Amino acid sequence: FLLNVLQNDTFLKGSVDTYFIDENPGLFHFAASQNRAQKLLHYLGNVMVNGPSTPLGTTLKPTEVVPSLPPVPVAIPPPPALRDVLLRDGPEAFAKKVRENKGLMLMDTTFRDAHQSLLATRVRTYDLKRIAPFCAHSMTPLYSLENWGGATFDVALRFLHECPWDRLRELRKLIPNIPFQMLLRGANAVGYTNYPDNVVFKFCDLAVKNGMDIFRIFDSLNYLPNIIVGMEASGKAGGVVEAAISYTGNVSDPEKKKYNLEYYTKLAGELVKAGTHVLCIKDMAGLLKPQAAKLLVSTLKDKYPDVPIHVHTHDTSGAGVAAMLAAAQAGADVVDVAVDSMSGLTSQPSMGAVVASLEQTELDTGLDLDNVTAYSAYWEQARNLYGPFECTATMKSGNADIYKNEIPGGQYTNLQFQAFSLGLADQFEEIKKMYSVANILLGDLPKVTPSSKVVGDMAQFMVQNKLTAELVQEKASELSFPSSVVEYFQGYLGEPPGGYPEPLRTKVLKGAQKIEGRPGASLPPLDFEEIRDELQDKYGSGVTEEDVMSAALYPKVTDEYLDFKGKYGPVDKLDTKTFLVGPKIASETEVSLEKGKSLSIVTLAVGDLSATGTREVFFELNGQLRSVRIKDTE
Ligand code: 3PY
Ligand code: ZN
Repeated sequence: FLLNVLQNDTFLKGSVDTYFIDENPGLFHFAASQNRAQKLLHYLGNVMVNGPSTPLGTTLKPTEVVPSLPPVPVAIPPPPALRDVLLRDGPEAFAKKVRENKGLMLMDTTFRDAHQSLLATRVRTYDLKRIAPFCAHSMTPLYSLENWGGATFDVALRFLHECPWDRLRELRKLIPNIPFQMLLRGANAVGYTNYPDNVVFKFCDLAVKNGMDIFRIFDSLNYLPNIIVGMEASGKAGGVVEAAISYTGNVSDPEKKKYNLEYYTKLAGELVKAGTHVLCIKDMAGLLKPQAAKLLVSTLKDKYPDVPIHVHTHDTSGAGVAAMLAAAQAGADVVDVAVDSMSGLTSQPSMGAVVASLEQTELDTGLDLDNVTAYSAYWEQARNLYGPFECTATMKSGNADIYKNEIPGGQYTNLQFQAFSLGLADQFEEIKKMYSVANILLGDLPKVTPSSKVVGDMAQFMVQNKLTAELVQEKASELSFPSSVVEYFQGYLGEPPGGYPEPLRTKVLKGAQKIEGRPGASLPPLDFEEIRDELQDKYGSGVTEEDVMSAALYPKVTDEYLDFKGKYGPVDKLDTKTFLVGPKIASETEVSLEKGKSLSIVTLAVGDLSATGTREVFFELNGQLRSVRIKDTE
């Protein structure tokens, strides 16, 4: 404590009053916390007395099973894989190697987009780490494993109370050989709004330092200046730059004029000119029909024969496997799949289906179907731990209506879930229809985070207020639109393809300020030193550069995470069922804190409510009786 005081800037600068200690709780965050176990007991006690610390989406419970692991030859190091080429020869040579590869390569999305789409992004580091050694040994032909970015950053801190940077570093240790891939929302990094450029650059730099390899970079309006910021930032950091075209519409429909082959070819040309190592077609809503995949991939391949093409889709309609096979046959170098038990619906198409379809053909993926099956069996069980977040609570099948409404995978699940939990299942049908009306009103946009939110908010607003497109046009100057819609029209996302619809924009803005050009260009650089000092004042000298970056992106969420960690300790080390719903009376929970240090916690009893509104919860910790007193807030 004294040491902390003596290192505190404010204290050293001189005048401190009697509130000094109250205002500097960080003094009490000791660097080497001796009481991690006691904090975990507090966490468990709190869940037992007051219920889950992370809101559960449905009434489904996590199952009791401990997912069984396929065998791994732990005594030998994992075999070499594509990351070795990247580390040895750099991103250009890596891209060349991918381009020269004869078969089809796969990216596995199980660790990111699959659970973002099916399980509200709730899969924890704990379950990823358990299967990671198997991936390192048995999934080596993969182009990459997508395990970071998109919504995972925010959700890890906000709902899982774990550090996304730790996840990246720990997985890197376990999987040194397969390239890791992340989704970077261009100038929005892993957030929902444009950040100052120095944040995006520093974020990418830290991502590479913590183990990231490949950056898929998109902008929700396909706004080139925003994509370029992400490309420059990830390139400078030493990453593989995989710039993405966000796909919407239907290139195989001659009636659809706005997002046609010419539009995509031109955009791809700009990305190639800007130096992308790999070109991605990002079909976030699963609109790329097999015929369109063939047309688009072969056209881009003809134009840019040296650049590897990587195709991403969602299986919302059920046509995902067919589309990926068509893309592969047309010359795509890499396509995205999720392991069978985490595939389908709004997730990616099935890995096993693609692997089996291409076995013994020229496009063989090199993956062994038996390994895919073993991997899938793990996830089949692990998925059941996340029952409370299952999209299948409401979603029973694929749905080809996405070709009409163009709702991206993750958002489709969210909107359905929201409507069903409000008991408004019929309203979901209405919102889906209104989504396409709202899209046209707003100017016919690519729809992906965050432009998809603008369209979704507008659709909900119209349904709630019983507005038609005509009524919106007519009454826009009197209506009070959702803030995301106003900000879009102000220019906070960047510029939409083909410009803003007028006179709607002017009517919605009602004189509000407009931003011209790239929003990040007018944002002052963020002062990282200042953030670090503030965090250190609150949380002590253990604050890392990564914590500072988390706070730069998500200030409030990061504060809450650090407070939570200070109070409840390393909850990421608890198994998922215990983390979500707490232990059962008389059960034993094993917690491995680090190599050689583990805890055995037997939960004994929850006491009666005291006169002061608390309950005592009794445990046996490594054989010794312990108790914690918890305020009953229920
Ligand atoms: C994200 O931005 O998180 C996405 O998955 C977009 O498709
Ligand atoms: Zn996706």
